[in-house]
Amino acid sequence: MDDTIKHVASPLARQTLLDSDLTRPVAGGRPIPLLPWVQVIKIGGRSIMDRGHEAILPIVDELRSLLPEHRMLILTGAGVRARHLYSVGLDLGLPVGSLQPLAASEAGQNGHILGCLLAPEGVSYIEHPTIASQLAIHLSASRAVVGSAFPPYHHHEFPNSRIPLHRADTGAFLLADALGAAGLTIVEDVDGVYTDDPNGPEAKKAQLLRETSFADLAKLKGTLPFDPALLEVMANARHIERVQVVNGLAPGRLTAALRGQHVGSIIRTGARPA
Ligand code: GWN
Ligand code: ATP
Repeated sequence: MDDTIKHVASPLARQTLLDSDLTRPVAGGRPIPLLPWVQVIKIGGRSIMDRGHEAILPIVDELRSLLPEHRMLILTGAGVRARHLYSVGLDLGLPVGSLQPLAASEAGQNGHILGCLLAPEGVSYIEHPTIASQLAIHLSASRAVVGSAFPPYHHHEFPNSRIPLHRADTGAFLLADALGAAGLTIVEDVDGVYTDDPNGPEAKKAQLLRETSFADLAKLKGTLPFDPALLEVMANARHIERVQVVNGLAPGRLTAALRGQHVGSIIRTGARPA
């Protein structure tokens, strides 16, 4: 009897996916950029949104004035409400997979606030599932949209730590890299990344790093103005070659960064030029 089973020719069908020598010829290529024209901007939750109108309204003015020049995916961090949630949740013994969505929802709330303020310009908050599957159509209808910077990991958050490891900065980078975006700008309340926390006990010796790399930052002993997990993700980036960190409390810095000027800090990632 003839063998009637259909064989589907597929280069990975007969291999383990664990042997990188075997998968490299098939999986080693650079992924295509999906939205190479979109600028991703992460607005700090604690550093900008929690400060209220004094910090938010000037940034909203800047974002508004950037609309004719750039198409933007504006993502917001979680801020102090998430920190309060962590402390209440940890006190009650909640696992990290329960804390992760609680904190994520605060990033979303900050996004809803920005969305309201930019509504007259046709900018809306769009939900995670919409970012996942309908971002292009929304950015065809509007010059910009707002979303939550947190990755929606929920119970899939890694249990390495009781505080979720993958927060807003990591989420914003993952999205920008997955989209093959034109750039990622992280908006903080300090001039960039310093050798030490410029608001911490070692503030006097803190020096601004105008240009640095994920590898150099990994060697720094102190804290950073973003999730440490971001450095790991930067190491394996496929598209985003540099991230710019700017001070959102200084008017014009975000605009200058999007115009390609060297303000704040530029962090080189592990992505190779195309
Ligand atoms: O709720 O502000 O999206 O865009 O990670 O999940 O915890 O959810 O669990 O589409 O799917 O709170 O409800 O909330 O912030 O994440 O959203 O208003 O299922 O538009 O319902 O992936 O916004 O929210 O918190 O982003 O970061 O309904 Mo919110 Mo967030 Mo809205 Mo979203 Mo999570 Mo949905 Mo979701 Mo949940
Ligand atoms: P989120 O969006 O997660 O709510 P955020 O990004 O708005 O948070 P923080 O996580 O507080 O804000 O990060 C900004 C702060 O990081 C700065 O105000 C600064 O004091 C602090 N910081 C710590 N280490 C450094 C460093 N090496 N260089 C610059 N700032 C640092």
